[in-house]
Amino acid sequence: MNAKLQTKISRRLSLILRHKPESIGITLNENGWADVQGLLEALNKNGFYLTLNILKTIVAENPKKRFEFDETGTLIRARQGHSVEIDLGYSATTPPDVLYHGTAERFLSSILSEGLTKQQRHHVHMSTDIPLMLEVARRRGKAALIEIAAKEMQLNGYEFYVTENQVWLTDHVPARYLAQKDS
Ligand code: HQG
Repeated sequence: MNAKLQTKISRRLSLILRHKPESIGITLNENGWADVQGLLEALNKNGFYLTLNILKTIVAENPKKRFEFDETGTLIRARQGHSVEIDLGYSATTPPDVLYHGTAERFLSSILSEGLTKQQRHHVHMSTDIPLMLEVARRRGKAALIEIAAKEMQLNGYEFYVTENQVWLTDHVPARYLAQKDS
């Protein structure tokens, strides 16, 4: 499948599985799972033709591994990034010493004074992958890179979660744990 089409489908799936399941008349359960058959039927009804095989390809080949099937293959969900109220069921885990967050330069003064806040999503997103964080940052303008003293935060009682695709999540990073890093 060509990359452009994959991106288009992935965008639509992200919108539905993270933010607006009601836009095609489906619901997510309390852990964010949608019924695969129901999703395909609803997409088709809404003029977005997708087969199970195409869906499987998208899940397997998505560059950021954004989606996952449950072990029975009958349910699908986004691994992170939701704005709808669901519980992903991740358990708190020990982060590496430092994590990184990519942002736009124009947000820096606000971030360095009030810390990293989750905005519309459930969590602040971080990673050990600096190039990836710079790519995320560039979506919003001139890139800036922030280093987070994750282990120190955890020792002070803050909880961290990690998704299957290695995105680190936390509720809020207070400014004292942040430092701007040369990008
Ligand atoms: C910024 C993509 C001002 C924050 C990526 C970010 C990521 C503040 C924006 C995932 C702030 C929120 C998430 C503060 C945070 N003042 N601005 N105090 N605190 N911000 O999209 O991390 O492609 O909700 O820096 O890969 O950019 O969708 O978060 O710029 O992992 O799969 O507020 O989205 O994944 O933006 O991106 P977002 P994000 P997908």
